[in-house]
Amino acid sequence: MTSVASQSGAALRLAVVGHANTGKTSLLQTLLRRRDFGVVSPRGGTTRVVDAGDVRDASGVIATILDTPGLEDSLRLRDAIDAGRTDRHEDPRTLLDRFLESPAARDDDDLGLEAASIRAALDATILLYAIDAREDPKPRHLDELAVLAATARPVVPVLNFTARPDADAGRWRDACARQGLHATVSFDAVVYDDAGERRLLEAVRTLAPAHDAAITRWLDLRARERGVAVATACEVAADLLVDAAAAIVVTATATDDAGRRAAFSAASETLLSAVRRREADARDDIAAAFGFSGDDARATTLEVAEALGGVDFASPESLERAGLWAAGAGAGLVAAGAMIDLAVGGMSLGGFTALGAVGAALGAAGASGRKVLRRLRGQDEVRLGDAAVEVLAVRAMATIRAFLSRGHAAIEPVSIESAVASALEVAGEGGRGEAERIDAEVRGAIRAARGRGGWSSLSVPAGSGVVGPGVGPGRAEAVATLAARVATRVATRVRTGTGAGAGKARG
Ligand SMILES: Nc1nc2c(ncn2[C@@H]2O[C@H](COP(=O)(O)OP(=O)(O)O)[C@@H](O)[C@H]2O)c(=O)[nH]1
Ligand SMILES: [Mg+2]
Repeated sequence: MTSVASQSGAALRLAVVGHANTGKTSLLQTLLRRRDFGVVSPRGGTTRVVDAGDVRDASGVIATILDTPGLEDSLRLRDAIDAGRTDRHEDPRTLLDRFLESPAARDDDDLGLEAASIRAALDATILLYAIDAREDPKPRHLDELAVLAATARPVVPVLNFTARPDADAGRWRDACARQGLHATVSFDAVVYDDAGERRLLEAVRTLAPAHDAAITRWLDLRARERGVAVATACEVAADLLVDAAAAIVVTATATDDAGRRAAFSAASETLLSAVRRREADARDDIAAAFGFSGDDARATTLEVAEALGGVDFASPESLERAGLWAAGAGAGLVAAGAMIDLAVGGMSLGGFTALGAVGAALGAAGASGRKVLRRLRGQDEVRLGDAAVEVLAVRAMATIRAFLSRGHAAIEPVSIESAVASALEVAGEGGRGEAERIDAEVRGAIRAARGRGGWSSLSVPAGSGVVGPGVGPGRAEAVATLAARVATRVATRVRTGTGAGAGKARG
């Protein structure tokens, strides 16, 4: 008699099994961090062959995960397996092997897909049994579990869709325990939960102790990747904020008031559209840091933008409506254009005759002298107001949190609803939002970039408003400091569980 246990020493192989449409392929996408794995569809039955993906680190394959078509017709399957019995002492595994040899098991129009799933299960070390936690436990689940038990492989029930309001994890834990399955884990494939994934792998470790080292490697790999992704994303955010805070656009020279106003709005528009483009690029880079791109990145960042009430950093009405900067908003803003600080303004000129000589003197006097010089030339400096920079900061952090809790199987906007909703909740509480979301540390680090036009790729002309070489070690340091503070802020929110993916989306 051949041994039914999987050979020790062989590589760790997980097979994801269960009924169609329970999110098996989605689970693989998220565990593998591969959006391009397999075909996911709400219609079901889209996975027709067994497909496999590897989890690998620098030293090679850690584990292989098998996707299966699903045990569609589990009632008939169980009957077909039982029908092969010739002796009452035959064990379930013997009956299963006999079924796999039968004509029904070789016919895709009959029980061929179910047989393919069973063969994949037999080829695995351990089975992940995917459950749609929104469903009631039904007789067909018992039939599926009976068939799986016959494979003599350890089974970890995985409760999927747990972030949905109608999911009932408790009922399923109970139902699984009644089948002798006690290692049930909740892991929503779409709303990614770092801790949920760790619990899943720890359950595998418990049931497959021979693969202890592989599980440790797997956990280490994901922790490392996550650390790098967060650090990279925070640096991207900090770089954006330094660019935005430091940007100075100098208006064209004007000789009269009408000309000055026109030059001012042209310069404002130049700055605002440059910041918008810059923010969009930063979002793409943050998405890329978490392994998302293209449509996934767009879907998520769109959600962030929309959920933040469509707040436009270029619109004072929008800022006020969001209730973010009601108190003390005036401080950083001027009445006309609200988000634009007019660094130097409102001085009419006697003439330009002496400008050359005066300019030489003032230029040497440093940045403030330079401003006076520009004023004499009929030029203004336009920069972003504090409120606008803080909107950018809020959005950058919300974007990072959104990607932190987005599974690679996510396709629907609903997946990060709770992350953004919780950000908004804080903002909604009578103007306390600003203080809670942009703490003094972050604000201070942003201020350090103020007036340093040379630090910003958005400044026109390049290098405006700063003495000496534009980009130097000072900027790199400022970005690093700000990135560290953003990271602390992001981590705090994730740890307190207010973000999505902490398994709290229910209720
Ligand atoms: N909200 C939510 N949707 C999910 C989850 N897992 C899968 N889905 C969706 O459920 C549908 C079926 O998923 P799929 O992975 O194809 O299931 P399979 O037939 O078992 O492989 C797809 O529309 C998925 O996007 C989940 O954990 N949460
Ligand atoms: Mg599938």
